[in-house]
Order: sequence, then structure tokens, then C-alpha cells
Amino acid sequence: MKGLVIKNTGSWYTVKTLDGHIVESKVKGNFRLKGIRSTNPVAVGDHVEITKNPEGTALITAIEDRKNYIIRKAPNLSKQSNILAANLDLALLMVTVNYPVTSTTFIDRFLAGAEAYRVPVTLVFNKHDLLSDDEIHYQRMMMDLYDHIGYSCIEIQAKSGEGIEALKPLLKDKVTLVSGNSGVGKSTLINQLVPQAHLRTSEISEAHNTGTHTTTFSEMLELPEGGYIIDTPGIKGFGTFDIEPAELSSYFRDIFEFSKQCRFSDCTHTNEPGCAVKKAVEEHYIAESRYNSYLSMLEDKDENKYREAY
Ligand SMILES: Nc1nc2c(ncn2[C@@H]2O[C@H](COP(=O)(O)OP(=O)(O)OP(=O)(O)O)[C@@H](O)[C@H]2O)c(=O)[nH]1
Ligand SMILES: [Mg+2]
Ligand SMILES: [Zn+2]
Repeated sequence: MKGLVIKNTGSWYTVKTLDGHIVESKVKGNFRLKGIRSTNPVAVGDHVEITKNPEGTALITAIEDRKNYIIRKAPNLSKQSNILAANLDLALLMVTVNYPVTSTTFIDRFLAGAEAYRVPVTLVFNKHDLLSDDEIHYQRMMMDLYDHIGYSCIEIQAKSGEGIEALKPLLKDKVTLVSGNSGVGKSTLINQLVPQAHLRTSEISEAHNTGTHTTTFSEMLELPEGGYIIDTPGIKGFGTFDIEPAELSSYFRDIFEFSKQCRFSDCTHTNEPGCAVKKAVEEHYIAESRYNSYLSMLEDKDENKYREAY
């Protein structure tokens, strides 16, 4: 029987079968996927084959090839990764200029990862109501920056629901992942989009003090207008993925544009002569924050920090 994985709670996976039944399933014994060392061989969004047991549960016996996926470092095991979700049409990256602060490095790493896995991203700026004039100004600058690079940006207030109507047409009939730091309002947004969802949310002070995330497992919900939306646990950061240093710039759209004019085709845009990227940074055609994010990812690769995980 075929089905879609809609929830992952540790060793159990909730599968929705084609005829609409919900079956709690486990992964068959030593079932492992080639190529990815992940804590979860199966992820939310996977299309799977299940075999039912007499007790009403099932075994996942096969998994269909993935179109794409989004991965993060496993929270405690640095050498392993955790697939947040698979087969995505869109990712919403929720950003808050404050409460909590979302860093540009975090945004850029997410965008580079999404480019590598071919997942389109829309940036959703939340908590407008909490921002000072200076912070609103800063947010505008960020929205201009990312819009210019080619990522659409939208501004909402998840708590009051303001701006959410504009988001709905983007999500219709798509599988959308919602990601971002812990406390930015991912579950709050999804509760607005799916009124019967009743996802748990909590004050960021509370979440931060205990160092825990309110949402601990990915979960897929059906949108009333058609399509699915996936709530995920907040992420602190991404590792790098297994790519060559000279390839990294191809995941930074703005940097990639200029890299075509570098003297050397394998230019890493650090110390090489005739580097068009460094020149573009000096002349402010490429934002310094973007270039710094690029360098920070390159540095990770030098140290071989997370390389084995990907
Ligand atoms: N003032 C204000 N607060 C908001 C807004 N959106 C969300 N919040 C609050 O932010 C806090 C965190 O929201 P959550 O939805 O739990 O955040 P999350 O991103 O799901 O967090 P994790 O599950 O830990 O990753 C809650 O107290 C929300 O009520 C907003 O637009 N304005
Ligand atoms: Mg949450
Ligand atoms: Zn260069």
C-alpha cells in the first residue's frame, strides 16, 4: 500500500494512505538509505510503501526517490544529519529582525542549502508589531537586499494574522516547508493557516531559557485551500554540504553572477588575483553581509567540520 509520511515522532512515522487512512508505521529493521547518514531514514513528505500488521500498525518497506529535501545538523550528534522534510515545492524562511534576532549568516546559509537542493525560498518577515523604527528600517533594507538577489520577501504579523491573506495564493496546491530559528513564529503562522491545527506555541523567553524548542518534530498539515504545509523544529544552523570550494559560489546567486568574470575558473574569491567578486564587494554591488556568509561557509569546509555528515 502506498502512502505519504505526514509526521515523524522519533521511531514512529504517521503515514496517510492514498485512501485517506492514518497508519502509525515503523521502518523495517536495517532499512538504510544510501548516501545520507541521517538520524531518520524516512522523512515527512516521503512517499512510501507500507505493509500492514494484524495490530493495525505498519512497516515501511520502501521509499520512493526524493525530488529534493532539506537537511540540518542533528542537534546532538555532529556527524549525523537530520532530514527535516522531503519533496518540497517551496520553503518559507521565517525571519525576525528582533525577538529573536535572525542573523544574515543564518539566512544566507539556509538560502545556499536550498539552492543546492533546488528548493525555492520565500522570506517571511514576522513580528512587525514588535519592531522599533530603527528595526523597521533595517528590515526594509534586508527585504530590498534579498528581493534584489531574487528571493521574494513578504511581511506579516503571524499573531494577529495580518499579511497572511497575501501568503495564501503562494501556498495553494504546493508542499511548503516552514523553517527558521526557534521562536520566530512558525507554529503561530501555521495555526492561522490551518485553523484546526492547534499547534503548540510558546513565549520566546520561555523557550530560550530552557534551551528547548516548542516544536520538536516535523509535521505536515493539509491547507483548507489545497496543498500541505510543514511545521518544523526551529533550527540553530546548518552544516555545510559536500561540495567543492570552487562550487560554493554557485549557491550564492549574487556572487555567482560576478564569478563568471573572475580570472580563474576555480577562483574561491578569497586571495586570487583578478577576482571579480572581491571587486564587486568593494564597489558595493555585492553586499558585504552576503560575502561574509560565503566566507564563513568556506571556512567550515576548510576545517572539514561537518563534512562527513553530508
Ligand atoms: N508580537 C508578536 N508575537 C508573535 C508574532 N508571531 C508569533 N509571535 C509569538 O512568538 C512566540 C513564538 O512563536 P512560535 O509559533 O511558538 O514559534 P516557533 O517558530 O514555532 O518556535 P519553535 O517551535 O521553538 O521552533 C509566541 O509567543 C507567539 O505568540 C507576531 O507577529 N507578533
Ligand atoms: Mg513551533
Ligand atoms: Zn573570484
